[in-house]
Amino acid sequence: MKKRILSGVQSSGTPTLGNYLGAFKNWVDLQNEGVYDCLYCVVDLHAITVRRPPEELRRQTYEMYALLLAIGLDPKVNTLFVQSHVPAHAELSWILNCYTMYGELSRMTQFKDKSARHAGNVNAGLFTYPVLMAADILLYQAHLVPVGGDQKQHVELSRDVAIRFNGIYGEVFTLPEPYIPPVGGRIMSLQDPTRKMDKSDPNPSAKILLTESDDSILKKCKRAVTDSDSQVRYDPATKPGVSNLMAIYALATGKTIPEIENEFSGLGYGAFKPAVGQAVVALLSPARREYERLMADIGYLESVMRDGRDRAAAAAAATMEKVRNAIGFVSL
Ligand code: ATP
Ligand code: LTN
Repeated sequence: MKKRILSGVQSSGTPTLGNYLGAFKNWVDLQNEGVYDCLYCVVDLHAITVRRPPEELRRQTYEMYALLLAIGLDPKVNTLFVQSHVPAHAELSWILNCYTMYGELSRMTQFKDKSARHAGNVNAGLFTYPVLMAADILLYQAHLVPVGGDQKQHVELSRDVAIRFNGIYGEVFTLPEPYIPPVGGRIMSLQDPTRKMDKSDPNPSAKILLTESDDSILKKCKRAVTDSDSQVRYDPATKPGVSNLMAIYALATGKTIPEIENEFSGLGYGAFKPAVGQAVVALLSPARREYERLMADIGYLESVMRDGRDRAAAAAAATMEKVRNAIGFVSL
């Protein structure tokens, strides 16, 4: 049997270049390796930890799903689905809540960050968010979870919960491992290179969206915050802005960091920043055109969603049966 891969993305806004380079690009690469059984989901249950209008959530779920197809995920090869279409995620999440400790959840950095940012709505869902993520992963017996660096702690928690559960009941869950790219695991904000590029950042200049026009991408790269010494040299500690642009350029062109340092030696930021912009345009614009085509055909999107839901639900049912038997629920 092929090893399983599972990952997810929230339908909480238009995804950024950070989501693409940190996660989606690897989802496509792993699909293309052909040795894994891959499941990728749009996690709309996770998205409601922050209040948003119903119409917006619905639109963003279609958009995120269309974007996953547009960047090259093949719905025939992978299982591409929407989390709320498979109720077993919520069911397993409740169960795993009873095997996750308050102290463990209190240590999660994303909870600390998000509760500070949404101080008026620190709901229990924000706190138990990582348990739902553990349910997403363990439900499909995933071996590998391709995510950006910010999610490493959550994947490790999922693994700890699986170890605890298996320790009580026997080998019910596969133990998952995070898969984080060596470069690109943390793409930084273009305006504050000490913070990660976030799709929910209210400042549009800080992020490049996957649906952004070519012009706008070029402008944002030119205006990206860098230091004043003008040398294209990779040093995230003292030159975080230019190092971030170098990571982006490396991933977009396939060039190595020393090659890039060589290419721009003596040329300065005036030559480098427009080159980064062009590379990002070349990377993103084919996907944007495909995205626009797909969004005009909601009927097709829904038919692919249905197929993904059916395949995911069948895989989830097998795990849920094991879990129910292990715990001691009466089965009829
Ligand atoms: P939000 O701002 O709504 O919390 P987000 O931008 O963090 O969203 P998610 O939907 O939570 O995006 O994440 C989807 C995937 O993208 C995850 O694997 C996450 O680790 C990855 N990711 C998000 N931001 C970055 C980034 N700046 N660099 C690298 N990977 C990232
Ligand atoms: N928590 C993740 C999104 C997410 C996820 C998952 C990632 C939800 N379920 C399962 C990998 C596997 C985030 O905030 N980026």
